Amino acid sequence: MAAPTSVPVPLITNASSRPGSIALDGSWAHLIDPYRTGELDLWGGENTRGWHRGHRPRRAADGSVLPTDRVEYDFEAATTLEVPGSWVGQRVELTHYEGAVWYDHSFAHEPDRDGRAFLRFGSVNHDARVWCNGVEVGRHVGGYGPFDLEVTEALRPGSDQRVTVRVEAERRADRIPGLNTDWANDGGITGSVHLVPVPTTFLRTAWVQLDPSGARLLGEIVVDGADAAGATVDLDIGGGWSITLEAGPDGIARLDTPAPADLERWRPGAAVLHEVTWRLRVGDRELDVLTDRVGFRTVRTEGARILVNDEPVFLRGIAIHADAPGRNDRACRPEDAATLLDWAQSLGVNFVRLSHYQHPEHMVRECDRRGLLAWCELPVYWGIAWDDDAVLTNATSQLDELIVRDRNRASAILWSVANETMPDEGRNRFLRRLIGRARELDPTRLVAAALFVTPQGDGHHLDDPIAADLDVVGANNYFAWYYGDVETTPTIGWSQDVERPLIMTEYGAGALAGNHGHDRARWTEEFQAAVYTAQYEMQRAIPFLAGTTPWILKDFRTPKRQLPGIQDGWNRKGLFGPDGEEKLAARVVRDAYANWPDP
Ligand code: GCB
Repeated sequence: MAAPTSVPVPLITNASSRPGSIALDGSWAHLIDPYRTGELDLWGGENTRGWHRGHRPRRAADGSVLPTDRVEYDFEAATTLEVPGSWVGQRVELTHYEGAVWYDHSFAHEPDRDGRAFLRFGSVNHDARVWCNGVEVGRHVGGYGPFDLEVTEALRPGSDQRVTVRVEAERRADRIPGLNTDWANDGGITGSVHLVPVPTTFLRTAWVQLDPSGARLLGEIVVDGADAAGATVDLDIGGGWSITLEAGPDGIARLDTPAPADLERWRPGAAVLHEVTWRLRVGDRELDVLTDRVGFRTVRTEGARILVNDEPVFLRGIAIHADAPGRNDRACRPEDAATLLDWAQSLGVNFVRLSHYQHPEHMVRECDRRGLLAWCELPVYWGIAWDDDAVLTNATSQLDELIVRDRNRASAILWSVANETMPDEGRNRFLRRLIGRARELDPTRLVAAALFVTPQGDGHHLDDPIAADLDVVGANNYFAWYYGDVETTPTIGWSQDVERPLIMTEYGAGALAGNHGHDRARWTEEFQAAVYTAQYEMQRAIPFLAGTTPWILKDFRTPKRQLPGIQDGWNRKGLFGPDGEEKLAARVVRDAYANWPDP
């Protein structure tokens, strides 16, 4: 097995739980800026007196603005937006807004002059430029992944600190995702923000996992700072097992050692999380301590089966969008994740497809705690500028962020590099680069993609050439909804060019919760239930089927869907309505899962 590669992504493992880490969530001042006045001068160059300076109009004692004052913005007088949260649901005027918004937040913090500090953003959709006390500290492009920016030099002595972020959420052909998606483009600071103080030399990134055979323990530690080269790291995974590693001249220590024989495994439905500790030492001095709760399990394929801890498992799943239950927002709060997973588990699932992008870190951690297996996905979706190298670079860094953030999660068993992309040379090259990168960063998990199904008469043959590059193939089929009918769906036979485990990653039908009628009337709960019954008859006969995830857990917001009285801006394929109203099809899924034989 190839040794795991070093991680160029400067991502701090378990950032929000580091000792001394401060949540900056709450109310942030905001100003909308559709013309980019805060950033650009009249000719489109950089505005040197931009809004990051945080000026405000100077006033006389009577409150009137002085005649020589020319400032035309004021964060202190501005209204606020909640962080984390998308702006779309917080101000009616911002419902479909995709331009720039400035966020500004002041907080008290006395920096430790002997340490360093970073800002961790859980996610910002889509392009974030960040200043700390008026000093630009970095930029990040990509609406779902986490990023860290160092603010050591920008923090002020004394306790008054200020963070300013220019967020811009344009949909563009040269972004990931591209112009067209079937979900809401939730602009804003959508993930939690933390200030993370760390020692000058610290444990930046660390992971530990079993290799697919279970025989070896693999991992890597990135030490960052002046004392990194040659530093010592004591790794303790609990149960009396520990090892001491030494960082090389690059500050990286690699782990590849026989796994302890009695390591208690994390299993689907029976989560066992170990308290893992990494201690960083230089000589006798302990510089830093990192802890995380980590589960150990193996995952691999054998023919068309998926094996977890060497046992074949059928993935009884459900696809989930990060769409907040009962709120016009992205599901950005821990309680959103808990509600969505409660609904999912009421169906009897052991698996969730976290579509179509990186879900918040707490979602994957919640899967870990509940013993749910997870498919983790990149927003490489529909039309992408396959031949644009800058787009590939961005997709790769989004993949890096996803893998580096979640590599310690036992629940995450599959990295999915794309959803419904059309095979051609450019696309195949692009996806192969991502697939290769995923394998390079993580030799312990499976790589997948959800593929587009074009109807082919009474049989369906999977012939996408990318399948040969994947460990597991996903197929999105809409028999009986976008094509075909309920009567013939059960008779459709499936075949494939190369033997791979297949997960039916999408299927379903739209139904407005509470809309009842006969079972061939579109948009009724009865019709949706009939489509599911027909789908399961078809799916049960596929010999290489290893899992199934209906589309989708709950109705989700999408400006694409505008059938008045039925859709009104919602994709209605949920098994539950926006507030958790259970539809008839949920029962069909529950019954199917209760009786689905294990492979
Ligand atoms: C798909 C897409 C998904 C859509 C779904 C639909 O194939 O992967 O993002 O929301 O179909 O409802 O049409």
